[in-house]
Order: sequence, then C-alpha cells, then structure tokens
Amino acid sequence: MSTDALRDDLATVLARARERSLALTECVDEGELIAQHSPLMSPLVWDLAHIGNQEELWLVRDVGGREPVRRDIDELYDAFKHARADRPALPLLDPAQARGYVAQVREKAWDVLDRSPLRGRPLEHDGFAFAMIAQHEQQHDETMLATHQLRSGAPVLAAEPVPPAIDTAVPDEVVVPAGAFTMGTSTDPWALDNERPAHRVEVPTFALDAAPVTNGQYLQFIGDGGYRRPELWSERGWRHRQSAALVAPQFWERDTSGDWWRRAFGVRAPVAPDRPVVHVSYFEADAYARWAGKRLPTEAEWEKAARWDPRTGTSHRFPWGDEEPTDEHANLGQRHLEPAPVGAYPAGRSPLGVHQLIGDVWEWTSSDFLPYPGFSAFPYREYSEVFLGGDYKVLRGGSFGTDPVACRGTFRNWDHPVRRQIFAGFRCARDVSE
Ligand code: AVJ
Ligand code: FE
Repeated sequence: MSTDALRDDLATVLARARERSLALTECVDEGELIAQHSPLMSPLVWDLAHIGNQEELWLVRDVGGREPVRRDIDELYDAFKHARADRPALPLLDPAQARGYVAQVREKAWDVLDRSPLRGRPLEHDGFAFAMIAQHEQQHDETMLATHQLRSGAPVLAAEPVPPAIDTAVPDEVVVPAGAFTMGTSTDPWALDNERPAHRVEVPTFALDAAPVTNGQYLQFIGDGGYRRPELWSERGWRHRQSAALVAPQFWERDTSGDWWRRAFGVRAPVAPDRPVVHVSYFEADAYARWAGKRLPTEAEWEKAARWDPRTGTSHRFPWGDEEPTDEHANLGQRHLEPAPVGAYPAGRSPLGVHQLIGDVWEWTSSDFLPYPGFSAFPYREYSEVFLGGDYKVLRGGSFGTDPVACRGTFRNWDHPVRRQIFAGFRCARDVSE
C-alpha cells in the first residue's frame, strides 16, 4: 500500500472510532456519564478522557515529540493506578472538559499523522502507533457498549435489526484435519504484540461446532439441570456457580409461565432460540461443553479453523480470506446490537465451512493467556505482558460490538473466567481419532 493510501486509511479508522466514542457518550445526560453503572465498569466519562490520554501519550508526545497537552491528568487516566470501582470518586474531567480534551488532542494527532513518514522507527513503521490507538479507542468503545448494557433506564441506543439466516443448512460440526499451521503473525501491521510472532503449531484432528452455541441449545442445557449438576462443572466453576447463584446467562429472566426473556440495552425481548448465546462466563461455557459431551476449543484450534486454508496450506487474515470485513461477512461494528441467527453470514464462512467465527459473540477458548514463543512486549508492557500468565482465558473472534479494526483471525482477547458482562459466547470442539 502507498504511504498516501495508508495515511487515508488511518485517518478513516481514527475518525470512525471518534464518531462512535462521541455517539456512545452523547446519548446520555451528564449524570449518567459520571455515574458508575456497575463496579466492573468505569464511568463513561473516564473511558472518554482515557481514550484521549492514550492518544496524547502515544501520538502527540511519543510519535509527534510535542509538548504535553495535560501532563497533570496522566495519573487519573492510568488504568493501573486506580481500579474501575474507584474511578467515580476521582477528580475527573467533567463531560464538557473531557470532550474538549479529546478534541484538542485529536487536532494535534491529525497534524502528527500528516507529518509522519509512516516508515522508519518501529512505532511509526506502517503506521503502527496510529493503528494501535484506533484499536485502543475501539476497544474502549466496546467496553462502553458493555457499560450501556449494564445501565438501567429507558433505551438510548438503537440499531438495525440483524439479518435473517440465509444458509439454513449449517451442519453441526466440521472436522479439521491434523497438521501444522501458521499461528500468529509477524507481518500484519495491525497486529498487537501478543499476536506475534508467527509460529508453526501442530494441531491433531478435531471437530469444531460449525456455529456458536445458540440460545435454543443453551436452553436445553438449562432444562436438563445444567446449573444444578456439579459433575458438569469444574470444581472452581461449581464454587463460582454457587456463590454467584448463577441460573442462566446474565440479563435473562424467566416469567411466571416459564418463558425466558432477555434484556438488551433497555429492551426486554423473548430469548430467540436461533441466536448465539451471549453473556456467559467461561465456567458456564465449560459446563455446557461437558454436558454436550464435548469441550471448548484451544485457541490454536480456533485459529486454525479460522485462518487455515486446506487448499493452499496457508493462513489468512479472516475465515473468508484476506479482504476487509463487509456487512456480508460478519456481524461487527455495533451496526446491530445483538448476535445474528446462525446461517446469517454464509459469505463469512471458512473454507472448511465454519460459520460466524468473526463477529456476533466473542468465543471462550480453553486456553490460558500465555505469550507465544518469541513474544516481546511492544510498545508497552501494560498492553499484554502484565496480564500474561494471570487468571485469564483467551477469547477469540470479536462480537457485534467490536469494530473491524479491532478483530482478525490472529486477535487475542482475554478476561477472567467469571466475567460475563462482555459480549461472550462460545462454540464446542471434540477430539476425533484418526
Ligand atoms: C484486550 C479488551 C482485554 O479492555 O482490558 C484497553 C484492551 N487495553 N486499554 C481491556 C485495552 C488497554 C483490553 N482487552
Ligand atoms: Fe485503555
């Protein structure tokens, strides 16, 4: 790609991220911006100014070598200095100040982008820092969407209805034949440090569900006593099931006639059986898989199914190839605010016929968040390194709330196994003897 085309691309994704950040913070009043809607989440106004602060640190100060805009607020917006639950009590910028701050930083960032050679030192090479900052903003936009899901009150977000199932004959499973594939990447300019470097991984034959587990399937697990049978849960999962009194996915409720409803962004609707289940923890996904006589896939299995092309033996950026996602490929980018039915994205399936790996719901894997062989932290330890080896499970694929720039076949997300306010679902795998 020419430097001019790359510059245009980076400007487009930065502008798209900002449009979304502003939309997510302009639809509620001041009180709701500074309120804490859940102890798991920051006030929305913290996310907004934190987005600006990261942009100031990396683009304005580091790449641009400019004077600080607001050095005095660095500490307030350092995610490692204050836990989410403590953020509402900080002397944060108020909503008007936060909007002014992010606009001021962005003005300077535009100038830095105009002048960057987009070549040379690693931070600027291929526009890495600009891509990283656009992804960072989009990641917080997904976090803010999760905050919106946790807020109570009248709906403020609206979205287009999801497309219908086009492929009504999605199989249950697809067999992925044994063999090595290239996992991770050393060349994708958008890839963050934990996706690097590319390395060969041997994967035995396995079967993978051709689609994420649906609400309908999950209801059968519930109906079969899934939440009452300790033998289906890991020991730690069962302890959590009991202490958190889990009986169904988060945001589900049952009416007196026994029908299940789910609340999403302030709207209550019947649980739709053909949609991927969302808002389940790793422990619930793991228990379901055991109930189904299966297991969760490892992240190597997930990535092989999503990237490996049996026709060429090479790994692609997405299940459908290397082209950027369109609305035909995947449910991404907050265009729809819920998972689409299984079979809604036949154009996005993998060569082996696995559907909806990208978009709809993040998918829990059985893998701990560990470094790839040859990992090196870049450009800062606090993006990945400090989390590696912690109590985290890897999630793959992105959700309806993820922007296309913040997910790809190599992208690794992670969270604590108890978390379920994120847009997380799963699919199952099983061993196949050769
Ligand atoms: C990759 C989604 C786990 O939100 O904690 C945002 C992304 N890192 N700011 C997170 C991130 C720094 C991160 N996740
Ligand atoms: Fe952040």
